Amino acid sequence: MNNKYLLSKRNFFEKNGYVIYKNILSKKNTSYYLRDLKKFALNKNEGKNLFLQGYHGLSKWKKIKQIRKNPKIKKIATSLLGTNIKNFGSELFAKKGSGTMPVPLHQDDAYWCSNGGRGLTLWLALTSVSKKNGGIFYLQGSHKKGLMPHQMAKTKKFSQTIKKSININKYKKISPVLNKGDCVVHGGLTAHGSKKNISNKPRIAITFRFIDKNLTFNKSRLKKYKKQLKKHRQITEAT
Ligand SMILES: O=C(O)CCC(=O)C(=O)O
Repeated sequence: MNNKYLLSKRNFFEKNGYVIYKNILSKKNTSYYLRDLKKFALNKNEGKNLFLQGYHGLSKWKKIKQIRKNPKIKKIATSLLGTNIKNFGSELFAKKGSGTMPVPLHQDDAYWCSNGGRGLTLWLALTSVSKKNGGIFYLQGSHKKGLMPHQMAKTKKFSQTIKKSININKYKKISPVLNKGDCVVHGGLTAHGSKKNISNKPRIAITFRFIDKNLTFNKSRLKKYKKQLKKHRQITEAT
């Protein structure tokens, strides 16, 4: 990953709000981590199936720290955000197979409640990813709009979605095709989501979030969000 390559990727990211990097992990290492993640899921989750949609507690998986140290991941994050960055957590996003749920259209900062959304999510594919198996999609250039109004979503694990009244038709929808070990990065203000998995192939990704160390958070937004989250849990846990 030389400077010229990283700069061209940064230019693409700034213009479009997302960018793809190929071969972050080798296929062999990716398969190894996926096997280990499956073992972790079986042991740690008291019978619940982590691969049905998502799991926010991925920092409990030992290997996540190891992967985060990968020099390519560090280089990507610093080339896009600068060197003044910090770890902002990791998640598992999975769709086990046919019929697994969509993720509603949202901007991550609707969850983060920061001032300005200066952060990114590196979404690392542990399986191959396409539109058919519920791959992530982006509204190209939507990050330039700033934070759009959100409303409560009805999907389990995802409490926020962009308000239905917002006109999103002017944005082109991009669905990256990825091989296992590739990644796609999006910013805190890039609108994205994913559809149902309509194939019989699993779609599994893990994320690495980074934010600018000086990023501040909006207390009143956080308070409102937490209130909505509580209500969301009551509704979705009951369904
Ligand atoms: O993997 C997905 O379907 C959604 C991922 C997502 O929303 C995210 O990484 O912020």
